[in-house]
Amino acid sequence: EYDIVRPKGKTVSFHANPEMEKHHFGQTHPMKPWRLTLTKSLVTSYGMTFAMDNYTTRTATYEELNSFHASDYLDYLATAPPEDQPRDVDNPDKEVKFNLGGSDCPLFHGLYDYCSMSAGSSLDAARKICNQQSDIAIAWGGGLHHAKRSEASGFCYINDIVLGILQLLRCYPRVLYIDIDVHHGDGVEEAFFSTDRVMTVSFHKYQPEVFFPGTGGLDDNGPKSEHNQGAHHAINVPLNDGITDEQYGWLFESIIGKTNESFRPSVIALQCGADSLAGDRLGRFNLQVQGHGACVNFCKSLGIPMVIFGGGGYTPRNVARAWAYETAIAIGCQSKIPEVIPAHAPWREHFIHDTIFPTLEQILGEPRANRNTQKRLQEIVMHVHEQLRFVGH
Ligand code: TV7
Ligand code: CA
Ligand code: ZN
Repeated sequence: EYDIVRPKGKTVSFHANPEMEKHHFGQTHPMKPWRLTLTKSLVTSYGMTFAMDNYTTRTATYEELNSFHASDYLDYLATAPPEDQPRDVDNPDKEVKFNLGGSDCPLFHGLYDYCSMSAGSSLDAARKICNQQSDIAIAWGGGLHHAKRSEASGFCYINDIVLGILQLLRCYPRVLYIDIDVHHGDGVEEAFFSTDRVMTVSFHKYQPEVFFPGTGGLDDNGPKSEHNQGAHHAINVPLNDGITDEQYGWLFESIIGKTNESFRPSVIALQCGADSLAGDRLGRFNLQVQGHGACVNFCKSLGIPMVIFGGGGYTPRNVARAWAYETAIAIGCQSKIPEVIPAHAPWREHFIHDTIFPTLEQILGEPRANRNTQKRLQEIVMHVHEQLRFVGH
């Protein structure tokens, strides 16, 4: 019966909580949770909700957050007074210890709720994949890859990806984590550094001392000791400013294709940070919606169940275009959506003079000078293929 409803198609589920989008990091802070509202509004306006299972996600419980994060950190996160309240005289050094309250990770109103909603949607998505009720589960409110066990970092407080992968590991032997955010996925890499059940692959701008977080060099491949199971199970693809769709697509397919053959993952966790797009407020690359989306399409073509997370993305109209386009790829309707924004879309003013799914000649933002030579990219692929000789199941 279900085959009649979904002929040959993949089951896609979409996990979101509209309450999450109401939180504010602060006026000038680059992270704007309402980019999720913009994304959802486009997805709805294109009629995509009819082709997916849609869930309003619950908030993750303390116990769930505690499966990765330390109790003293969570306790402080739950009770820390917001910035505009009197400072906590009993705990003068906790903010420093947990990296909370600086400009990157401010203590805003409703912070703990925001974090548990993000984690809740990622956990729900991972569980749908575990139960085999979805082939692709999407959680755009997740993807906060920098958070550590006892420390906030780079706009991230709770590492919903680590929580999601821990859930996947209960039902699947091997998880391939792929991270196309312009920043290094350091928190996820660190969490699974010593296991061979999770392979992490991050593509990012790499320029230590200048670009956050400064880790993720080509030679960072996991523990150096061969006795450690995690050896060779971290892959890093350090890039320079201005990489193009064509170069990125070639790199992505050479690296992920080969990783898939060697590691043979049972499930993929894909972080789709949209700050790798051209014209991003913090990013440095020249990727277009098509090039970013091609990564999602390639992963889908491997025919392995997949959880898709959001992540960075600081030019909200571009984030919404990319994530709506990638939702269409998951469903398999990307060629059927018209190029203009539906007239009835709320927020349409954000895209005025702009077609949403760009015609091929449309460019997001001013292109940057491309500092990636073909020779260097070939060296990177060679290095990765050498690492993969040590990986096999
Ligand atoms: C996943 N870059 C997160 C990416 C996290 C990047 C950083 C800012 C930034 C913060 C602001 C702000 C900013 C214009 C940009 C060393 C510092 C330099 C703060 C000014 N404007 C993700 C984190 C990165 C906050 N942090 O991967 C409030 O840029 O480089 C740094 C650290 C110290 C703190 N200062 C920046 O995409 C979600 N922060 C304006 C207002
Ligand atoms: Ca990355
Ligand atoms: Zn980022």
